[in-house]
Amino acid sequence: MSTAPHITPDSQAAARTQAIQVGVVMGSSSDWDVMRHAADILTEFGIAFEAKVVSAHRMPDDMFRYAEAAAERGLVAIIAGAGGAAHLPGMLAAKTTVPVLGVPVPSRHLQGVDSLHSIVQMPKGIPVATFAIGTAGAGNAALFAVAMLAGSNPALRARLDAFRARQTEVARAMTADLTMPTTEGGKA
Ligand code: RP5
Repeated sequence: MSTAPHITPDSQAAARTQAIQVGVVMGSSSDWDVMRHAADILTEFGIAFEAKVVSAHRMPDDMFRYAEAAAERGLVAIIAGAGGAAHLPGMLAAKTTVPVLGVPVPSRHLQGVDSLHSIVQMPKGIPVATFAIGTAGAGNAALFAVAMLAGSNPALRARLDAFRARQTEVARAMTADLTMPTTEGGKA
C-alpha cells in the first residue's frame, strides 16, 4: 500500500482493525499508478480496503467469484479501474448489486477515452458510476465511497467536511501564487 504525506499512523491503524469495506480492483498491475490514488484517499480516511488485480479477460472466473462474494463479504463499494476495452467494471456490476465505481485508466493509444466510453456506456439495468479518466477519477471514486460510508458514520462525515474545508483553504491561498506580468522597468 502506498502512503501519502497526509496519511496518519492513526488512520492506517484504524483501517487495519476493521473488516474490509471497499474493494479496489483493476485489470492489471499497470493500472496501479492510477489506482493507488484511490488507495491513498481510503487510507487517509481510515477505510479498510483491499487492492487486487482481477482481470476481466485474463481471469474471468476469478472476476465472477470476486463479484459474487462481494455482498456476503460486506463490501460497501467496489472501485474498479480498467483501460482500453475496460469491461471489468461492467462485468463486476453484472454479477453483484454492490455499487461499482468505475475508473477509466489512460490507455496507450487513445489516452483513456476508449476506457471512459466503455465504462460510461452501460445499457440500462446494470449501473456503473463512472468517474474521470486517470488519477482524478481514482481519487474521486474513493471520495465517493467515503461519502457513501459517511451516511451511517457521523465521525467519518466530520472528517470529510474537514477535508473539504482544508481543500477550500488551499484553493483560497492560490491567488498569492499568481505572478503578474511586469512591463520593462519592473512596473506592473
Ligand atoms: C486492461 O488492459 C487493464 O486494465 C490495463 O489498463 C490494460 C493493459 O493491461 P497490461 O497489458 O498493461 O497488463 O485489462
